[in-house]
Amino acid sequence: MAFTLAVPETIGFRAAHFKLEAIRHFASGAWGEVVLLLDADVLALSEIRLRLPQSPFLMGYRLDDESRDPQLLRSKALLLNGRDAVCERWWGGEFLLGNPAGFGAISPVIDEIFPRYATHFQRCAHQGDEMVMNAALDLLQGRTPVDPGSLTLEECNPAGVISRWWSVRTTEPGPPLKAALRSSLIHLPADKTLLAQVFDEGDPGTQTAKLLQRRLARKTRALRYLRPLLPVLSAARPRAPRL
Ligand SMILES: [Mn+2]
Repeated sequence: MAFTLAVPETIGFRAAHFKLEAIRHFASGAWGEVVLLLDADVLALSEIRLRLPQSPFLMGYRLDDESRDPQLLRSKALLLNGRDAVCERWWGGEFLLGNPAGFGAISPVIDEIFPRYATHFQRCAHQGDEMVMNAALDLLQGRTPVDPGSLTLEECNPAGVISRWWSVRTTEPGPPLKAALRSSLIHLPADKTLLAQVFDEGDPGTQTAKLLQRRLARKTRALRYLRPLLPVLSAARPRAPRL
C-alpha cells in the first residue's frame, strides 16, 4: 500500500494519520469483503460476536466517557465548521469495521474534513487520525438519515467488542480493568512496552491480563499511602496521550 496523504511534518502522531488513507484502499474491495482497522496496541482476548449487515455498513467504537471532554468536542466542531453533525460524543480511533461500500461512504467525507484539519491542527486539543475520523463519522451520521438504506452506521460496543483501558492516570474515566477484560478486544494505549514484551508468549491475552492485574494491585496498595498527597501531585502530572 503506497501512502501519499500530505500530512504536515510537525503534527503529533504523524504516522497514525495514514490510517485515514488506508480507508480509501479498503473501499476498493481489494482487502476483503469485511475489513477491521485496528490499532497495533489492541490485544485480542476472545472471539468477536457481531451480526454484520449485508448492506453498506460501518461499525465504530463510541466512548461515553469522552463526551465529558469539552475541549475535544470543541476541536471537532472546529473541523466541522458549522456543518450539520452530531458532535456530542467521541468515536474511538482504535476500531473501525466495515465493508468496502461502508469505507467508500466515509472516505470522501474524510477528504472533505482533512484540508481544514491540516490547516487548523494546532488549535485541536488532540492531533491524530482520531480527530479527523471523529468529525467524519459525525458528519456521515448527520447525513445518513437523508438517504435511508445507503449506510448503516452502528456502535460495536453493545456486543462488548472493545474497551480502552489506561494504566496511567488520565482525565478520561474509563472502565475498571475487570470490566475491560470482559471485552473481546482491549486497547492499551499506555502499555505498548508491556505488549511488546508479551508478544512472543504462547498466550499473550492471558499473560497481559495477569500482568496488568498484578500491576494494578501494586498501584492500589501504593495509592493507599499516596492518596492524601494526590491533590498536590495531580496538578503536576502530565496527561497521557490519546492513541
Ligand atoms: Mn492505540
